[in-house]
Amino acid sequence: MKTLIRSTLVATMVALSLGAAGSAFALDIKPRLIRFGYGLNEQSNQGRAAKVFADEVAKASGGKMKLRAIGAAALGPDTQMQQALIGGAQEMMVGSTATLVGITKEMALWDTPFLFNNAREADAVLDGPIGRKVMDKLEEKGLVGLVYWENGFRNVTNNARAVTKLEDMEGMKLRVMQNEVFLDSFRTLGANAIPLPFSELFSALETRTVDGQENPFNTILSSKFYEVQKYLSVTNHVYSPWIVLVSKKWWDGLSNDEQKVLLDAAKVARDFERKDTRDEAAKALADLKAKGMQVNDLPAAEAERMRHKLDGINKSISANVGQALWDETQAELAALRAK
Ligand code: KDG
Repeated sequence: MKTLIRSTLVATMVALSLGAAGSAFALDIKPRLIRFGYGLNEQSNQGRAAKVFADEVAKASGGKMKLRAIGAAALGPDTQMQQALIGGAQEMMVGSTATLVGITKEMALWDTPFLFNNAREADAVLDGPIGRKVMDKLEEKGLVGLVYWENGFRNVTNNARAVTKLEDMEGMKLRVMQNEVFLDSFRTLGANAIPLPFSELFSALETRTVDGQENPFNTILSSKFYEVQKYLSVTNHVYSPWIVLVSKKWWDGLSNDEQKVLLDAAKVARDFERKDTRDEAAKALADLKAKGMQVNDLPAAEAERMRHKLDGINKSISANVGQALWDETQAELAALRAK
């Protein structure tokens, strides 16, 4: 009798642990572990949103899915994590769309100088059909894009001089993200553009390997660039999104319910991240001034000169991403601006 009870118990445990395909969650004893890599530190806007994302996943899955947020490029720079996702060695990450251009050329659309005038336009295009269309191009390369988060409008810092006019960029050794559009854009503006991974940026600034860099206020603050940079010139020369990515190899093995948990949690974290980033950015300028940075606004007329100087970049971007996508984006922006 005892044997019968024991074997029935074992059979029940095995059946429960296997779960039915497509069921909410396979009733495994241990939670499904997800490594979620990111490049900034835990105290940054990116790190805070990663924690919200992890909490949301645990809550929505009843503890059956555990997302481990691993920051400060501990799993490598964006490009290395992207390859790890494609190979299935890592499950998820959040990083720059700019570092994805080598994998999916359409991501270069988001590197277009002065593309968005404000966050309203950025949210509308990124969360709308055009943002989705660009994301869908990732799948054939082994990546799944869930949502866009906000890195923000980028501004120039350096140790040589305040950038008050186009000519001030001349000859400046400026670190840029590893991306042809950023390289071409800043070379066109006269800078000596030097591509480096984010994880090497602080030491490059500290050792004067480069004069300057460009990033949103939030990153300048959270990465303590104010310790090694004197001038901050508010140029708002491009809006940078981050993108939450999943390994397609891994994603395709999830149940529909598990996929829904991740997508819904990523959206909750996105909405938190955008508000948190904007709230922090609104205060960051005062904080950076208080920490000793010399801040100046690039005059509108000089921004206009930069835009015109970069017209040729737009032509190469439209050729790269496809004229139809470029035209659709311009039309969407014109419609938003007419409202
Ligand atoms: O992992 C760091 C990336 O998120 C990157 O986007 C940060 O803007 C960045 C930069 O300048 O590399």
